Amino acid sequence: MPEAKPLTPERVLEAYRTVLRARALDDRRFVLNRAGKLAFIISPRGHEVAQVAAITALQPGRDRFCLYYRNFAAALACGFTPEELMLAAFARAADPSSGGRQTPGNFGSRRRGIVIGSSTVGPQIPKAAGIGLALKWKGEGALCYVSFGEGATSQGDFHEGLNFAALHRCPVIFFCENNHWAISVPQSLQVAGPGVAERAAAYGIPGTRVPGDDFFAVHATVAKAAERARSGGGPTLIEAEVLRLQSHSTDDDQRAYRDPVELAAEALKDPIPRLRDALLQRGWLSPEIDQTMRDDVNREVERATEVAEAAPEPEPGSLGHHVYADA
Ligand SMILES: Cc1ncc(C[n+]2csc(CCOP(=O)(O)OP(=O)(O)O)c2C)c(N)n1
Repeated sequence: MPEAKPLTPERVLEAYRTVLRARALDDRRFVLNRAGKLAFIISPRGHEVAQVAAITALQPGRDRFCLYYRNFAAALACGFTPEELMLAAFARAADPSSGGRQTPGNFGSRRRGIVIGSSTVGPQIPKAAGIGLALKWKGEGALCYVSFGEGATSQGDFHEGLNFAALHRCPVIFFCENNHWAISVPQSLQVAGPGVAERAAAYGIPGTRVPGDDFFAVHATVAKAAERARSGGGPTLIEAEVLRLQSHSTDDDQRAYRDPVELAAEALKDPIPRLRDALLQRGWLSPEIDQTMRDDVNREVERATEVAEAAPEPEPGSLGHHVYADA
């Protein structure tokens, strides 16, 4: 079984670049949305560090991934390029997930083991349990990673998926990105009990809560869960506490239902400057390298936008592909 790759400074800097890439792409998507060029965006803002830290502890190309609509940074960490994600945002024919026929947050790539999601909340969870069972039978030492918000844990799918995976000791990592809001519904009206991690005990599996702005803590937690899964120990439930620094989507305005004082306080806790400071403190990053990375990433986003905007739209005749069988 190939060993997990050690977390070298080079790998952490590559992860940091992915985080910066996700943020720069998101910034550009908002401008394009305001300009009327992109219809609908779901932002990862506040979740990026947790998503990239988690995927960095796994093995894209070997493991399977059931992502959810907010996993823009996770998709980049799994190998999606900025251009591919922009092609999806512009709903172009060359979008690798769906040929421009799905919500841009539904990521799919057979080559990378990313199983396409749907816009329903939670159905990826039992699916991941089933994929986990298949991987166990195949005996490849691969695992299935599935992510979702805390709101999704109030759906039956969450409980069915956890019970099944726990019962059959499936190699699955259940990764909850808890931003404390399910659109306009706060956690207190959505999740009974103290939180999500505690629920693992009911299924007889480990459950851990981890600060989602701490790259190293999230990475270590996911790496431990991966080791357990690969060695036949079964699933783990991880709850990463993150911030939702944007509204649920561009069709929502959280200022209508969230306290402005709380929003201002959260904006100051943006996880990206925190990661940057941690890297500067370790001497792995300098302000100059940081600036060079940001310039590089901005150029990539510029290029990705130009290519995607100029790319052809899907043929009208492809509307029913993958929806109805060709007769
Ligand atoms: C079965 C189902 N019910 C309702 C919705 C509408 N909906 C879309 S996202 C969402 C909130 C999900 O919140 P959470 O799981 O916490 O994830 P977050 O968006 O906060 O990351 C809801 C209710 C849906 N897509 N599917």
